[in-house]
Amino acid sequence: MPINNNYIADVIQEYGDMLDLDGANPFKIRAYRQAARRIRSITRELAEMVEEGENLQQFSGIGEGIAEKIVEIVQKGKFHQLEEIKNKIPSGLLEVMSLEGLGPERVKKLYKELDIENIDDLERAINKGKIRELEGFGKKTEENIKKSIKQKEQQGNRLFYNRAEEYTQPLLEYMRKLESTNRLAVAGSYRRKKETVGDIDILATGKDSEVIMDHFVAYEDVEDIISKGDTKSSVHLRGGLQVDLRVVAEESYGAALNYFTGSQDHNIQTRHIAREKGLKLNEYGVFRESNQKSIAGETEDEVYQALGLPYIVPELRENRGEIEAARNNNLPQLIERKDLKGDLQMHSQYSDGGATIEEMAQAAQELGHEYIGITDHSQRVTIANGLDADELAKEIDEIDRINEKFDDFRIFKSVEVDILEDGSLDLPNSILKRLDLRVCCIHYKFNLPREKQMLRILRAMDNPYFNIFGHPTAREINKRPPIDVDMGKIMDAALDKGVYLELNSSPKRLDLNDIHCKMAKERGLKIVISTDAHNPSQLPNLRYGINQARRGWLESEDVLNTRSADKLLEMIKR
Ligand code: DGT
Ligand code: CA
Ligand code: CA
Ligand code: ZN
Repeated sequence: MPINNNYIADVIQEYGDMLDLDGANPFKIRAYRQAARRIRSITRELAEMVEEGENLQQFSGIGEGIAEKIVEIVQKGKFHQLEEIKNKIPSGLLEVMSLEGLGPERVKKLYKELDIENIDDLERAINKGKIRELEGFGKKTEENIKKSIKQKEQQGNRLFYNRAEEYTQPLLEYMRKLESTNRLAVAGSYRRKKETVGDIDILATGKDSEVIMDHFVAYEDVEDIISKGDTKSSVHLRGGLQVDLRVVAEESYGAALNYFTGSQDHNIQTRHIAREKGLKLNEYGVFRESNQKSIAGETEDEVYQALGLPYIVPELRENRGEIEAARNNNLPQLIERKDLKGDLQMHSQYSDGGATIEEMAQAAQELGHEYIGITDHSQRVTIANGLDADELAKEIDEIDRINEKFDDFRIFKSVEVDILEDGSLDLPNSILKRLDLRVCCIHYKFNLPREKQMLRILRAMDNPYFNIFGHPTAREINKRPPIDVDMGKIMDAALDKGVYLELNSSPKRLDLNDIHCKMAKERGLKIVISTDAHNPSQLPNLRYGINQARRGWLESEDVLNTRSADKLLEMIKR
């Protein structure tokens, strides 16, 4: 049943983007984009509703035309109008449009005037100095496009972790249905909870590897079979994700799981330790060099034990000091989802959220939160319907009224206020001071040179109402590079001024990243883990932040919102 709402939304959105490139009616384009957003927030599976013959037009934003297309997507994975428009417009243009700073207007111009159909064409044109000559582009734009191409190349074609999860979980369920599989696990970057994954590595043990492989390649979501053998098969799933399945012997399961979980750098270190001890470590087990006798292999625990190490959780296996910490019995007690007591960034209908404050509060309580911060956007962010001081004042009053109804839950009055180019905040202190806390963020002028960007941020932090620096590098994975800053200096300043940094849990941001989290921890700077949810269905996204926090070595005490509401307010006060 793998056609889920996100898949449907992707296809609808792709169509909207194609319409845009085709110069279609703007209302039509907007309808598809809005429908895509709407579909992502629907909590019931549309595919199931289609199978049960339910009416999809019960959802606002989904009219007859889009409902018909959804039915076709559920049945065939695509719909014919999309195929038709794809014959007309080079699909490489979508990739060009995904580059930062290139909207449909500019992409159309590149296509019409320079015959640019894909990123390769674009790169060639840049190298010939052709882009800067185009009206409305210029040298600086050419420079920026070049940067985003480079960024895209470095990242390659990697899938967001949450999307990988949506493909992998149903596949695992399907594999478990087979009698002859015994053990089954995902290894690789997926098991290490990396923010993006290149491919999925599955391990299995069982009676008959041929039967297991047959079952695997027969999965309904398999688009093509790359290779099929006794011990290893590889396929592409619909949408392009590669999955490798390896069937290994029971007595090698732990060693194989360890080897294929990686990371490669971690493996190099563990093999080195094995050699020092006169052992050999590989995907089949741990062996004594002297007589080749196996001393471990069935479980990961015994593999680490044979190396004289405690078990190291997959999130830490990046060769960033975990081996040394393990040797010294000094591994961190990593934070878990249940340690978090609340969520300090989310939006309501006051700006660009999809739900009311009360709906967000209700959903948060159901997740067991003790508090939330409502952080609607400030006026500068016009596309997100940002609030001016008067509108924010109204929201403050409403939150006061809602809070009266709660005994053991609390909504913090907050805001996501823009840090303007000169380092001032986008709302006057006279209104900021009425809030419990403030999240300050950058949404414009990402490309300032380092010195100016640093001045902007440090100056903003001087404002006594600056409490949390939200999504501090402003990167968007696979899309926008981080702003150019000296993160060490920002962290030192934050410590000095009593400011906290956010780990934004949106799967597309995960900002701060794992390395930054570790940097903060080493300085004693506490982190806030927030969702930035725009509707109730995104509130569980905290777990993606937890994944990243664990990769960044954070323990419960390193994170501010593991504290009670009162304690948190006390700590946030400057
Ligand atoms: P990905 O797929 O790019 O997100 O990253 P991984 O870590 O899943 O890498 P992948 O799929 O190429 O290989 C899975 C694991 O297998 C990797 O983390 C470590 C192990 N491995 C693969 N190739 C090698 C190798 O040449 N040497 C060593 N030491 N380990 C390897
Ligand atoms: Ca992999
Ligand atoms: Ca692989
Ligand atoms: Zn934001």
